[in-house]
Amino acid sequence: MITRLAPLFLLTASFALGAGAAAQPTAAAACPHCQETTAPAAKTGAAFSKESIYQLDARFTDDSGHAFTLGELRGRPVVLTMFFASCGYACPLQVTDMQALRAQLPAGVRERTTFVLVSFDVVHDTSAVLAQYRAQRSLDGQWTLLHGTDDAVRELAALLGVKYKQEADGMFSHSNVLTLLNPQGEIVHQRIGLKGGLDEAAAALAAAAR
Ligand SMILES: [Cu+2]
Repeated sequence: MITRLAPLFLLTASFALGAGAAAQPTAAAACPHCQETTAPAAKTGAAFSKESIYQLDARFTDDSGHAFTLGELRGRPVVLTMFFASCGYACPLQVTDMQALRAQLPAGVRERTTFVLVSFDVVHDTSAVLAQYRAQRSLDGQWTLLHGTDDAVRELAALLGVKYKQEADGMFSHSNVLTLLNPQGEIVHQRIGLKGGLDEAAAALAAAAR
């Protein structure tokens, strides 16, 4: 998938070079939603590395209805999982573990880290449903909840090595992968499965945040 995205990366890189001083990463960080009408390179600053999942230029939508590209997460450590709001078992446990991981982080890392949930359920998990989920789980402003098009979700899942499938009853069977990204959007650690591994994840995130 990274290979397939390479031409896009090159395009962004050449645009960024041409844009010169106008393409400052700090401008996007100040107010990501105020930048929607600017060109992609101006919004995200310099090009992402070949290993960065932020090369994925697909547009998601957050739970307040704003368009969101993953590159907006740049500059902060990220803990990300894919989920769906009506999941009765695995996803709630993942969110609980993300909260536990957050509590385990050194204060300086915890304050900078963004926690991201991206839904598999492109039909039911609208911004309103995600906003409701945020309220139910008491997820504060350090959490970003996203839904997207079928293509965007599939491409992200492929980049993360996450498998999922919708069953006849509308529920999803899915792998449980907690992914940690460094501030450049490169995968530094993944916890596979639902048990343990939080100490390792906290250490990996602290190391990546330096
Ligand atoms: Cu689930």
